[in-house]
Amino acid sequence: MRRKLLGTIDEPADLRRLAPAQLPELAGELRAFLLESVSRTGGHLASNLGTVELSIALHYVFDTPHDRIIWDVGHQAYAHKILTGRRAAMAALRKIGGISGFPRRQESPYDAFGTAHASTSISAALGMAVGARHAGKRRHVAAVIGDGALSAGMAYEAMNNAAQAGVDLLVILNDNGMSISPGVGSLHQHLGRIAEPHLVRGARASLGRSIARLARAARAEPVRRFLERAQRRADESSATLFKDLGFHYSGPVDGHDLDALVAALRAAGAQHGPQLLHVRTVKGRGYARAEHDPVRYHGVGKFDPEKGLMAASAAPAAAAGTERRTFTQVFGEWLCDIADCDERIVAVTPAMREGSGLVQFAARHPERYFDVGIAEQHAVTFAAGLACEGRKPVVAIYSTFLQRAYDQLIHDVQLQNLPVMFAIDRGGLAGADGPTHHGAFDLSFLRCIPNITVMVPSDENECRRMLYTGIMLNTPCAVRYPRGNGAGVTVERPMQVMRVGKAQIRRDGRGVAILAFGPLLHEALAAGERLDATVVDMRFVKPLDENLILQLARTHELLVTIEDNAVRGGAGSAVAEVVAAGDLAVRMLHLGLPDRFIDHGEQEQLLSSLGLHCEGIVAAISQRERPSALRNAALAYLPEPAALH
Ligand SMILES: Cc1ncc(C[n+]2csc(CCOP(=O)(O)OP(=O)(O)O)c2C)c(N)n1
Repeated sequence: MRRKLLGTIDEPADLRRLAPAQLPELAGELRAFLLESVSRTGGHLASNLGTVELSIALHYVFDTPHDRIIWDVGHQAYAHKILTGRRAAMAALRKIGGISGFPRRQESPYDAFGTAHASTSISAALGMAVGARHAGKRRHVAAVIGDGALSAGMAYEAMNNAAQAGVDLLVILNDNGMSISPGVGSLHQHLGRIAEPHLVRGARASLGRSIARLARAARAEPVRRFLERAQRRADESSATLFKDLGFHYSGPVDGHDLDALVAALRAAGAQHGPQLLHVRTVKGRGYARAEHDPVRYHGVGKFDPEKGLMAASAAPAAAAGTERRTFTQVFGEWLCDIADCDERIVAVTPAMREGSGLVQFAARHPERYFDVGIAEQHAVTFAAGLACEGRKPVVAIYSTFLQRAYDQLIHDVQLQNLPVMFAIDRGGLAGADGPTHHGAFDLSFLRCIPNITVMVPSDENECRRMLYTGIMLNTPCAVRYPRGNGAGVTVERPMQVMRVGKAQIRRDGRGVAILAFGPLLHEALAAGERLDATVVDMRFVKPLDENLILQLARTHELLVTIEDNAVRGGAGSAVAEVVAAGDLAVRMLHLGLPDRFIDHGEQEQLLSSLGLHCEGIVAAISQRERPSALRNAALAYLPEPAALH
């Protein structure tokens, strides 16, 4: 691959030594590198192909890392990583020990702010701009935010605050018309109107370009100022939303035209006060398959760029029947089935149609499907409102993004005891996306709220039964399941209600009882075989099967709890509370996620590195049981101490 220019760029200072005319060539090399690199590692592709020129222009114009660039979500920051000394490190992107798929302050001084959850960039940038002023430092601060991320309330909270803060702040709106799925809502339409290739707008755009060119060429200061003012008026008249929020709007600029981008960034950087530069880009730019189908190419596994991604029908585990299905698929199928039986069922997603398994439901019941944009707080309260009118809302949401809507969960749903169901996907370790995406805390933060029923299926069939049980409850409930395949059990089509709060003994043993919450049951069962331990599928985190816990505490010497949630405050802590309340003295061991953020990597690798696999469980129990014997035992594995409590 040709890397004549890219090979010379080890930091942005190298980039700034290039002539403007060389930048398009660099962009070509960078795009080719990106495609090849992501096709080898997997990761976010389409968004990154769209920000190649913008990344180059930003580092060309601004004095990074002194000047700050904050990438919203940060899934589109690969070109930025490559230009800031991490070209070689891209080979280990998102792997254990490798670089993160998102900006991280610990990873590079060029990563001004850690991101991955959407819509934080303007707040962070404003904080930096105000903080720098307080510290007496002069620097440019730029937030790059996509039109999808701009759908979240937090972005407006920040903009609302920006004008009165009285600092220089640049917001770059990277508008490609897409979130992961196509953009939704009035804002999406507003942006579309601004960039509409309408006759009048077309004429204004070309006039605008001529004015900009003249302005650049004009030497006489008064002429220059007059022309700039004229251009500003033309721009502002079409973007009233941003103007009314106190921003000076400029654009739209072609985000793949390096000359235009560099000029626009220089102009915006020279202005005072809050600036919004509207940049139009094409998601997947330069790779026809991704341009054509940016939804599929948003996030990819390894693939051959010559052949593209496998056709959906050829993908493994996609079909029904006995093949292994993901929990997400089980949820999506169940939702369609239950919606066929009950017309009150409605589904709400905060911009995660594909990831949450809602594609089929959205096509089958468009009038009962609500993609509310990246707006988790709104999604939850909107669902509460739907429930007030007798609908049966199912909020399909990733565990990590539900964190955003915690007050809405408590204040709007649980306190009013409204029958909203939460289908919580990506509970536990999410894998390559890392600590920002692990669902490590949901059991802790859910179980302390009154009124909610919290279920953790250990396999696909239990998942379907729990979803059905939850929807029949008519009170708030959550079914929480992990990313990826279930255990491979057959999913029974007829729907059955489970007894709420009833656990199931899966293996009778002696001495040790392992109480498993969720899919780690299967590792617990394997460990139970090795140790002749009792193994229980706890099924419910709330309400707990208290009678069974007390009975096990009386008949066993050691109770071991295991969960893919933080040990602190998790399901195991709930078991300990029951034992304490029962005034029983039984030894306990809590296995789960340790009290630190878990890095990115393959799900399986991460779980075993934390001792949450059969060997780890056996080792942890043996260590607790017979500490001296352990020193001599030929145990292959010792979990890290942090996982044990
Ligand atoms: C709070 C939150 N909700 C959902 C997501 C999942 N997510 C990641 S990227 C993305 C789409 C972002 O769209 P946009 O900002 O327009 O960027 P693009 O991919 O189009 O470049 C979504 C919904 C997230 N990262 N954070």
